[in-house]
Amino acid sequence: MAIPVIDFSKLNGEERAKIMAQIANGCEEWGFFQLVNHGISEELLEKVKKVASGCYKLEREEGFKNSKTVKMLDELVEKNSNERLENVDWEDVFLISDDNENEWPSKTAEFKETMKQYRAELKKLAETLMEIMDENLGLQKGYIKRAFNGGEEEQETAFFGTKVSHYPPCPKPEKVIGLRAHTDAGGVILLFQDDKVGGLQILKNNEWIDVQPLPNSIVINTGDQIEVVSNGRYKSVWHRVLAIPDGNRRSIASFYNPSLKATISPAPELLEEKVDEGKQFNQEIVYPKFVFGDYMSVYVRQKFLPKEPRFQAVKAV
Ligand SMILES: O=C(O)CCC(=O)C(=O)O
Ligand SMILES: [Fe+2]
Repeated sequence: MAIPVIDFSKLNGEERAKIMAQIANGCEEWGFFQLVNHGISEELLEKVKKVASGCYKLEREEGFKNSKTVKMLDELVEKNSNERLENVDWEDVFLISDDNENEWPSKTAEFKETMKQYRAELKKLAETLMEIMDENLGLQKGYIKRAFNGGEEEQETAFFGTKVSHYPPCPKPEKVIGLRAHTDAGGVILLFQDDKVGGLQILKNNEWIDVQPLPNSIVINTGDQIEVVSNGRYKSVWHRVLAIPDGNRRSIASFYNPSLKATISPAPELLEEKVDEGKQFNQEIVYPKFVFGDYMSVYVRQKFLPKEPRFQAVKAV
């Protein structure tokens, strides 16, 4: 089984309806799908790979090798213990955003300008995807973006972040995981994963299935806030990354999240009586209305736990 692969270049052609339906299906049935021919140039993507890998070698690898995680695994192996490492991830990761530009890696040639250009393109793609979701859900154009920007049309307060991750080769992949299973907190996530080194899996019908590497594709998934706005129609899906014995998985995840001040709730339009292609969706309100910053306070403590208690724990407004 493989997650859907969608040819995004056909969105504005004769096959628009078909592509829109494929994206609706990707959101409803999978929570994850891959875009090919998404309009981001191969040249830029090749540069992104180069600066991300170069940055790992030059600015990160040494730190990972001396990290607590590596030490803890060494100790387990030395003790010949049959335990696993819990509550840690075999991962090197840093976050870049407009807010921390002066802290971005600075020693790797062309890192900054390449990632700036990449982030600008991905942000546009995220906005296009949100409009597609608006249309597929029967919401007004711009609804999700407005909700994530605190209801403002012009002022952009939503958060667009990019996580640059590596999952270095792991000598004991049976003893530790690359990234523990979770659903993503925010809105739309756009992942540029390694061409060859897999490891990312999603939970579908109680089975973990691989997100197949497909060179230069962009993997899309939706987070908990899209689940709330869509009143459960687009569910955020559990995923994890396995540690791999050979190969250093590179993955660059960008996410369009609400502003911390934005109030998030199910879209009122989705609470009206409606039958869609024979499918009856839940019209009862099953999610609270809350401020996204309050949700994040709960999420940081409960990221790797079931998500439903998070919706119960967040302070409702
Ligand atoms: O690195 C990956 O492939 C997935 C990353 C991820 O799930 C996350 O950053 O939330
Ligand atoms: Fe994730």
